[in-house]
Amino acid sequence: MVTLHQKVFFKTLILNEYYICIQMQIVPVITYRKIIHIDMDAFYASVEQRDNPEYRGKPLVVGGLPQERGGVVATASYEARKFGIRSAMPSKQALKLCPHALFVRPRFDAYKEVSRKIREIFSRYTDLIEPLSLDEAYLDVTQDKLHIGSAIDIAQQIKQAIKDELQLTASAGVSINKFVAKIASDINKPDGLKFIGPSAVEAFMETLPVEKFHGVGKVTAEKMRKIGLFTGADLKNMAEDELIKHFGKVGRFYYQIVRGIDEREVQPHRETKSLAAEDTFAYDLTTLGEMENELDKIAVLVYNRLLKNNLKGRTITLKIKYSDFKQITRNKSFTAPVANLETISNTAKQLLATTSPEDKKIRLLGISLSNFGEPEVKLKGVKVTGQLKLF
Ligand code: TTP
Ligand code: MG
Ligand code: MG
Repeated sequence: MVTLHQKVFFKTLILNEYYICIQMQIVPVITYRKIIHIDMDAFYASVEQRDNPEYRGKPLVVGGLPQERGGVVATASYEARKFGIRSAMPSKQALKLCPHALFVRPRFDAYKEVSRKIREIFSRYTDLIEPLSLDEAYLDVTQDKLHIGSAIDIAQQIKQAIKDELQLTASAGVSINKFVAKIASDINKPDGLKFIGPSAVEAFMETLPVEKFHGVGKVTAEKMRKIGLFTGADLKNMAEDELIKHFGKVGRFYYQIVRGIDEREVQPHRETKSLAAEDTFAYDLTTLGEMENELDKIAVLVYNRLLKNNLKGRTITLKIKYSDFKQITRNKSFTAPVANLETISNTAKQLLATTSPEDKKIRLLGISLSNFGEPEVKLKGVKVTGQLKLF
């Protein structure tokens, strides 16, 4: 939120011992929010290396084991990433990339405990904390509880407290809005801190590749490249109605964000109501085989998001968009919460089978899980609306 305060300056002259007001100017003063995005480095793997000294300095993979069917990588230590191992990759493939990697199953209780502790550290500085997953959160420190004033100093202190108290490292992004802060936290990982100040935001957005924009997946990025949009600067050259014409509602978001405007507030009470993954295909799907294949891939994405957020859902929903843009959903609910890859993909396929799938061409498939019950962590927050200028 960029607000316009009006400051009135009086220029005075001393003339014959009288103060005479000779000029009055109204000067706009723009004030900015101070947003920090904190994200733990190689989170699950770092906790495992901390708690098991024998894993330190080694390529470590946390997730499903390579010998298990459908086992996927939740995360990999930075040592393992050198071999090309990444989150959501099948564990079998990870083993091929690095045959001497160590594989361990996740210990969610340990990660939840660390998550609780980092949130306690954040809460020393502000109540405006919006957790995005166990290992990351947005903080609005426009007005911090300790009156430190500098968002960069606060980010540094938080990183130091996490190091001293939890023997773990985090990376921080500091900027004037959520979008830029989140991208910034990734720039100097691990153990990084990146500040993108008010005057640098627009230039930063201009150099950003379109893939990095919120909501731009593989298909949209390809579509953008086809019409000559590669970076923020290209998006900035497009008129707002043109962007809306090409990309729908999100076109307006692109228009604003390339100008450094993201007014989304840090929302302390936001709960995850559903987790979804979907894919729009480059070509419409016509055979059951293709559709089932795609559902298997989408199921892995949803499954990963469940793991990441440590959630289990009781309802599985299948979304289908046909080539004529008509959309339908089908869902199934279970009595016990589900967080199992096979159940997710099999249920999605069963739901698909109920829709006479081969009668129409399909352009998009999606799977979501909902009905989570109690959220894992609740935070209380007080809305602060004041604004300060210094970072
Ligand atoms: P991330 O913050 O995305 O990744 P990370 O902390 O492992 O590594 P980075 O240093 O790049 O931030 O995710 C946090 C945790 O969530 C991660 O440690 C494991 C889990 N996770 C999954 O289970 N599946 C996934 O696909 C991803 C991306 C993360
Ligand atoms: Mg992380
Ligand atoms: Mg994260």
